[in-house]
Amino acid sequence: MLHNIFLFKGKKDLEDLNIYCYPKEIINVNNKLLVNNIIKGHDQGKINDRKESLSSCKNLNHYKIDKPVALYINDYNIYTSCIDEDIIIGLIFEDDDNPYDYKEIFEELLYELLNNGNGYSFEEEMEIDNLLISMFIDLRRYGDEVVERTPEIEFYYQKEAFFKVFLFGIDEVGKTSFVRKLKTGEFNDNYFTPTRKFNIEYIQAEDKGLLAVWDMPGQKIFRSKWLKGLQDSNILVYMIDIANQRRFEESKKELWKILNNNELNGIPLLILGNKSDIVKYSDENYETQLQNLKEEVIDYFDFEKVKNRNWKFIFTSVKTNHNIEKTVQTIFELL
Ligand SMILES: Nc1nc2c(ncn2[C@@H]2O[C@H](COP(=O)(O)OP(=O)(O)OP(=O)(O)O)[C@@H](O)[C@H]2O)c(=O)[nH]1
Ligand SMILES: [Mg+2]
Repeated sequence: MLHNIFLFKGKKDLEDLNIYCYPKEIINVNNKLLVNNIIKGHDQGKINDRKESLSSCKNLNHYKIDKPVALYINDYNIYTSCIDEDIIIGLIFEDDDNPYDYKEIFEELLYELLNNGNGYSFEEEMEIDNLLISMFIDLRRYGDEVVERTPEIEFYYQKEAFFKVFLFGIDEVGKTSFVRKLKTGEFNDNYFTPTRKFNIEYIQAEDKGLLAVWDMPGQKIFRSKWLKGLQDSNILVYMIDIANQRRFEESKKELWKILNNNELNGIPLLILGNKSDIVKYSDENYETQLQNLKEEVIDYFDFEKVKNRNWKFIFTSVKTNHNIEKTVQTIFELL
């Protein structure tokens, strides 16, 4: 499984080298030895290979993209390609992965993104970030769907389903806490680390199948990235902080932006009203109050207007474990 992507910009002048990584900052400019070894390794591999580049540089608008080279440096299983002799893009795989399984998709993606898109300049950090995210998502999905499904286990996979769960919602509603709860059973009240990049966790739901939960960053500046992560989702899970009604309007707007995206017609939607533990109830008629609150929320968010898909709303509390198991069950019911 691919676990990181990096990009070195400015290979011609190492004093001026910039490094970008996704999702983890595992290499930085201070790692001079590693950086040098990767660059040298790539150049050496290229000479040994004596292969032509994928697209030769006849057209000025086209990047020259080298065939990828497999390297093993400092315990990293790396696959690098070079663009216009100056930029190195590297994939870091787990030890027992075979980078050559990814040869075609890696080449295709570079070609598609750089030479078939709307032009690429490598000038802005945001642009480079987006390139790395796009590649990471596509390669990861390819890994999940093609590489990991060797013929012997294909049958097993058909029985043991694999689903992509797209978990989104504005910041601080509890998405990452929920995923961590599913994964480890733990909850930490003092956890205040906003998600910055896509957090992908695999959760085995007993006999029902494997869920790949894509936990999106919810802060405003990251919301434009949701669309990049959405593709091929089997279910949308939208989380709301039920105790913070001041942000309902903002949350409603963000949800509907995604629901109005036609590509997603038919994909079921589960809405989680999280942090139910903070909602204040009077002692009597707890059930009725909960039911009333549910109706208010459904009304406020216009869930009744959700068309072309099945949807459900449930209250959860990651903190007290309220309905966490039920959430997983409901995901499978809706799928
Ligand atoms: N009381 C209570 N607090 C919760 C619950 N779930 C999460 N929290 C707290 O809410 C805060 C935000 O949680 P996160 O899981 O980081 O929120 P997030 O939605 O992933 O936020 P972004 O990554 O920025 O989008 C943390 O302090 C959690 O401890 C809950 O069910 N009840
Ligand atoms: Mg988060």
